[in-house]
Amino acid sequence: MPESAWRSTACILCECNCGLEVELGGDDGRQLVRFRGDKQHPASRGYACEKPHRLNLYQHARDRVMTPLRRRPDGTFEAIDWDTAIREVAARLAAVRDTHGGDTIFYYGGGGQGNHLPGAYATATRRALGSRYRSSALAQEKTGEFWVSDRMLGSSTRADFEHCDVALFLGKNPWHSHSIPRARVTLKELAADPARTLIVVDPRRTETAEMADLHLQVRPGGDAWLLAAILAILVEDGRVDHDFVAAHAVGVEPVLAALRAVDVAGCCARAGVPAAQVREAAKVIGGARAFASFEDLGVQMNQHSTLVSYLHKLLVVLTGSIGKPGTHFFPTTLVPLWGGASAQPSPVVGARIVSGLVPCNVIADEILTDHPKRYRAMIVEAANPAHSLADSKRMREALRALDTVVVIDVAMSETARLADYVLPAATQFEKAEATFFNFDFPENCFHLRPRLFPPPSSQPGPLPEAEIHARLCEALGVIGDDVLAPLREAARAGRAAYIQAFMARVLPDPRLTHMAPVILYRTLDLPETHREGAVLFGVALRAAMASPAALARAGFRGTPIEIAGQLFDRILAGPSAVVFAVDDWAEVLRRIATPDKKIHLDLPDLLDELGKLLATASAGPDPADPAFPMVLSAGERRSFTANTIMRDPAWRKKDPAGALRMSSEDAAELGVGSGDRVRLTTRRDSVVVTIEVTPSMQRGHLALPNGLGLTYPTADGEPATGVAPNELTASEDRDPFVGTPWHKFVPARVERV
Ligand SMILES: Nc1nc2c(c(=O)[nH]1)N[C@H]1C(S)=C(S)[C@@H](COP(=O)(O)OP(=O)(O)OC[C@H]3O[C@@H](n4cnc5c(=O)[nH]c(N)nc54)[C@H](O)[C@@H]3O)O[C@H]1N2
Ligand SMILES: Nc1nc2c(c(=O)[nH]1)N[C@H]1C(S)=C(S)[C@@H](COP(=O)(O)OP(=O)(O)OC[C@H]3O[C@@H](n4cnc5c(=O)[nH]c(N)nc54)[C@H](O)[C@@H]3O)O[C@H]1N2
Ligand code: SF4
Ligand SMILES: [Mo]
Repeated sequence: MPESAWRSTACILCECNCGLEVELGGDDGRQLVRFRGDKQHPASRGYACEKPHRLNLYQHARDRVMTPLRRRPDGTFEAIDWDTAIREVAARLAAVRDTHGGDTIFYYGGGGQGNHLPGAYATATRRALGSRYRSSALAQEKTGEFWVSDRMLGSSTRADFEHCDVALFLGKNPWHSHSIPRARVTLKELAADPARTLIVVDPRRTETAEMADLHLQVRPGGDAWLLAAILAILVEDGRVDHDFVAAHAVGVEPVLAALRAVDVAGCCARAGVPAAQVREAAKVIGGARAFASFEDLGVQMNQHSTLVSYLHKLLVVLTGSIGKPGTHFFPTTLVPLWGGASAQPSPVVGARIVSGLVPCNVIADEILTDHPKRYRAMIVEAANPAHSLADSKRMREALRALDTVVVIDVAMSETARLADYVLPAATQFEKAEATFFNFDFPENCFHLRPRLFPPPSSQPGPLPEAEIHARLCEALGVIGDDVLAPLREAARAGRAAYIQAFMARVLPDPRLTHMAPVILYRTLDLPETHREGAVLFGVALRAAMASPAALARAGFRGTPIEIAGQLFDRILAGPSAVVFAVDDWAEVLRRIATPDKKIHLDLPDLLDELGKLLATASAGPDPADPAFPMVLSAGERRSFTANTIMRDPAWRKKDPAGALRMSSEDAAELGVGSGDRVRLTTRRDSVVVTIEVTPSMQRGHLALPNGLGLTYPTADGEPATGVAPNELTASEDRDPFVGTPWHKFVPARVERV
């Protein structure tokens, strides 16, 4: 195999987007034959886990959508051509806008683990329709943390696990879920170094917990008590970094007063962790040279999730763990994915909107009502909410209640099956694609992956989302040749002339500025392999204006326009990721973005919530509902899970149907063993599932994998493999502040069948 035959791309299965090289094969050169880690990629540096090796099953999925589809009155679909599809979709959405207002057209998705350009182009379509409300998966996991961070810090932090001496993973299993670059290498280094301490808080003895120096095997849902106890011990032992707090924070007194009142023994008992172990953890964290921590779904999809995010941030700030190597930092972002709460709540339920996202758990409530401002139509792009959001039955009912549902997807997903129109997208190897998960530090990188080959040539075949949105905007009459022709002409005269024309024609006209993504796509003269990268010119311009110092250190100099041009060209030159920002630890604390540039420790509503929690500390665990005595963690990351990106069950080398994990004690009591089938019942549904008995689970705790229960065509029809976790969850089980779901705390029972 000559080296030149390897093509540069990236993995699309988790947010790390590791750089990959792929060998193409097959008669038409469209088979993804072999993958290897890309050593040129500045963040992943040759790393890849076991998951991408059979990405060919994504590219050649048997349930791929190959033509636009329209639902017939009897519920079946018929193939239609693109002109009909675009004309009808534009007309139906325009009719909803004209009758009920554009704000009743809801947008969901915009990108998944590997593809964020669709969302960037969709902003034009949304503007053209006057659509105002939107959401994505972030509003069922990260919005609590974003809200707390925004109020405390004015921004969100990430952590430097490569250089810390104490690492904490709170409700996170990075061995399987990654989320930090080269996770397994970093974890192994942490575990092997006696001078460094790895702390894991997880009810399950996960692969990561197995490597830890300290595994705090918390009772499911017990994290708020555990963190309260750790913080109280820090205060009691005099381990608060008062110099850091005095220099950078305000409002410490009410926090210290609240923590002095904590009943440590009671909290440890509630958390189900021995007090001596909690004291040990507090001592290690308080004595750390550099403390790095990461909270994830185990706490963010659980009871008290926003309170836990607050307590977790207090731990970071009170130990002075921001702004030094091995601690926390504010990354330079190309597109900020986080933000604070909007002034206006959601129109029907009045739910808090954080980072511009309506809480996923209220979407069905916003539809299934006769409220005049209920959502009437929905555009779903690169997401599968009928499967991924709480309470699938109710979500299906909500989708059916809408006037028009348009799904833009590569596959006939659970959501696409409920659409009025399905618009087939090119896969992530058939178009240029990228993500804005750029959180590296001090060198931050961005990767525009050129397409490996064009979309299938069959007519009418799939199209890149950029093309779909451009056609929709044209059909809606918001852009036309009057605007596009002069810009195309300027493009032919070179980049400088183009920029000049763009600045003169587009920027002064707000109506056109809103259409900038599709205007750039229609008029910039880019190679076919990179065309969908056009929107990045606008992104580069934003970054040039927002982060001039970090971009200058990465070698981009001049006026913002010049910097944007250089960065854009550098991104297009690829083929691997490019370092677009070089940061400096000395600058981090200057990025505290609250109005007074201080960290705000005193959040009265959350201190109040802490007070309520502490009032129950000595009461012992809540009595379980006798009908549902166990706790189900609905949706765990495992070796072969990747949300619903990989639909073919053959992808999973192990455990293709996704077993229910159960402790040895519970299995013995029930008289069942690994491989047996049991009935699992929650308040919402009842399913029969195969179990895996494992000492890694604690008594009373159950876990189902995420992303299973997908239908997939076989010789015998379209069976579903495994259990779809959200058939079992309820949308009202959610956080009181930001509406994030309690998927890791689903009351359940198990019976023999
Ligand atoms: N293989 C794989 N990797 C992925 C993904 C994937 O689908 N598959 N998805 C990606 C995405 S979208 C995300 S958001 C991340 C999520 O990454 P993680 O948050 O690591 O994912 P989970 O496995 O869902 O949950 C983490 C842990 O929470 C624990 N947990 C359950 N209940 C509790 C509790 O009460 N307290 C505490 N402290 N822990 C608890 C579980 O035992 C589990 O080990 O993973 C990303 N990476
Ligand atoms: N019970 C429970 N529910 C959960 C979780 C859990 O732990 N437990 N985890 C949650 C989390 S953290 C997340 S992030 C969400 C994820 O849920 P979603 O955000 O809904 O994402 P996916 O399930 O990955 O769906 C991605 C869709 O994009 C399609 N797709 C792939 N490539 C392309 C492309 O190039 N273009 C287009 N247009 N479409 C494409 C795929 O076919 C698929 O239908 O699930 C959440 N749901
Ligand atoms: S860590 Fe994530 S992005 Fe990297 S190879 Fe594994 S699944 Fe793909
Ligand atoms: Mo996620």
